[in-house]
Order: sequence, then C-alpha cells, then structure tokens
Amino acid sequence: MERTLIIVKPDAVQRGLTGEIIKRFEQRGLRIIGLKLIHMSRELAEKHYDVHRERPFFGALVDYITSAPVVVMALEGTNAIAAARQTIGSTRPHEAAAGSIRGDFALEVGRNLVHGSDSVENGLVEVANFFRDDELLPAWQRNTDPWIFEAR
Ligand code: IDP
Ligand code: MG
Repeated sequence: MERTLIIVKPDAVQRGLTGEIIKRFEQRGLRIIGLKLIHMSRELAEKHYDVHRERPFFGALVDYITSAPVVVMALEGTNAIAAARQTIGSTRPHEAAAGSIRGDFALEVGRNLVHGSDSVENGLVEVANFFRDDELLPAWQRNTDPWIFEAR
C-alpha cells in the first residue's frame, strides 16, 4: 500500500471545494487514514516545500499556503501516488486534463487548489511531517476494501 499526503489548499477551502475534492479521492477508492483542518505555520510550509527553496516563486508559495486554513489528508491505496496525481491534474491548471480537479476548477499555477505527494518515499515523509502517529488510523479496514483492492 502506498501513502500520499493531500493538501486542500487555501483557495480550495475558501471556494467551498473541500467536499468536492475529498469526494474525488474517495470515489477513486483511496482510503482516508488521517484528516484535519489546520492553519499551516511558515516553518512547516518551508519544510514541506524545501525542494523549491531556490525557485523564484518560493516566497509567494509559502505566503499562499499559509494565508488561510487548509485541509490535510493522508490517503492509502495501491498505486496511491500516481492515482492521486492523475486525479489532481497537471501543475499548470490550464494544461490539466478536463475531469481532473485542476482541469475542472483552476486556471493558474499559483492557485492550483491541491497538493499530492510525488513519490512513494515523499508520501511517507510528508504524511509524517503533518500527522502524529496517534492521528492516523493505518490499520483501519473498510468493508469495501475487498471490492477495491484485489487480494494478492
Ligand atoms: P505540484 O504541486 O503539481 O507537485 P510542484 O512543481 O511540486 O507542483 O510545485 C509545487 C507548487 O508550487 C505548485 O503546486 C504551485 O502551487 C507552486 N508553483 C510551481 N511552479 C510555480 C510557478 O512557476 N509559479 C508560481 N507557483 C508555482
Ligand atoms: Mg510537487
């Protein structure tokens, strides 16, 4: 099972898209193992986006992600990383596929609504950056799991 960190960014929360965005990951089959509303500190934002520290948009990115509350979610599933990124759509929303979250609801890279981890390793690290162990229910089994995850 892979794990991914999803952030419903401030623009999405402000626009009332939180439920719509959670719905899309739920209907894809990913299992929610952690979920909370937070106002991200600059310290945590800078840690989360550390790989972008030298990019010209870094300051604006940290300002944006810390500007208002976000909903953070830890999701688990087979192929969770690739599936979630496909559901989210391309970084630049005007290039995102119709049917993806960004392709359906966004226009600009600096207001692209949602974050999803980009690798299996980063999924584990990012979930641990945002959730304490006692805030996660990784062992939880849904009754629908056998209808979504094929037993191997
Ligand atoms: P991702 O969110 O699709 O993984 P990344 O390349 O990891 O995209 O960039 C992280 C975030 O930084 C993007 O989601 C977006 O909010 C912001 N960002 C990326 N590139 C630009 C840019 O060229 N201008 C402004 N913001 C950007
Ligand atoms: Mg990224």
